[in-house]
Amino acid sequence: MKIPILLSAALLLLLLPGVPAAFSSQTPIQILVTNSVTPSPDRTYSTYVVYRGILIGGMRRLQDSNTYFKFTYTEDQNYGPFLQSVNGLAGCPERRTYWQLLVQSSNDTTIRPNVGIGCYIPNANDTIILKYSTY
Ligand code: B12
Ligand SMILES: *[C@@H]1O[C@H](CO)[C@@H](O)[C@H](O)[C@H]1NC(C)=O
Ligand SMILES: *[C@@H]1O[C@H](CO)[C@@H](O)[C@H](O)[C@H]1NC(C)=O
Repeated sequence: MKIPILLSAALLLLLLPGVPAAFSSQTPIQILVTNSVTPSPDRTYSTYVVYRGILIGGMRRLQDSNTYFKFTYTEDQNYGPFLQSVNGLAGCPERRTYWQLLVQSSNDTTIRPNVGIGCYIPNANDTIILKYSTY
């Protein structure tokens, strides 16, 4: 008795505009690794987060599947994961370098998120820019 009701409810949900996004499990993103301190070639990677998933999840997925992408982070007790190194290059307080997090949306606007990799929730087709920078 209950199964047909559930099935028709699921079908109805699929027909409603906007709702299918909640079922699609992959939000594709690009990750661009760039260096504004020492000239070096940019690298771009593709990965994804799950629906409303956090950036670090997509970064871990990429690290697990691509030997040319590696990152490390430290755990801040207040703000969570702090991105420490990318592809072997680490931020250094003495040299005042760090990995800045920027996000270029598919509409070409670039923002500097006010949260880190453990809190940022990417939008589909975002280019996440990991930019080695000075402060
Ligand atoms: C200085 C500072 C930095 C410096 C820290 C290095 C240094 N030696 O100075 C630098 C420039 C590296 C930095 C970077 C970032 N920061 Co900052 N930073 C600050 C600031 C202005 C002061 C922190 C401080 O010195 N506190 C005093 C000391 C004694 O306390 P502390 O606990 O030891 O401080 C450490 C942590 O704050 C840590 N830290 C600093 N920023 C961040 C961000 C994240 C996500 C994490 C996990 C840790 C962390 O570094 C400090 C020194 O070790 C705060 C704002 C504020 N007024 O508090 C923002 C602040 C902490 N930063 C913030 C953000 C968002 C970032 C970035 C993600 C920005 C970006 N889009 O790139 C990046 C981190 C990227 C990464 N690699 O993961 C947010 C965090 C909010 C949140 N809930 O996540 C804050 C609150 C500012 C804001 N926008 O509201 N930051
Ligand atoms: C671009 O997209 C972002 C995130 O999707 C949005 O916040 C921003 O308002 C958009 N900007 C413009 C100019 O359309
Ligand atoms: C993201 O890009 C894909 C492939 O180009 C496209 O099919 C999809 O509509 C885009 N999604 C958004 C939200 O821009």
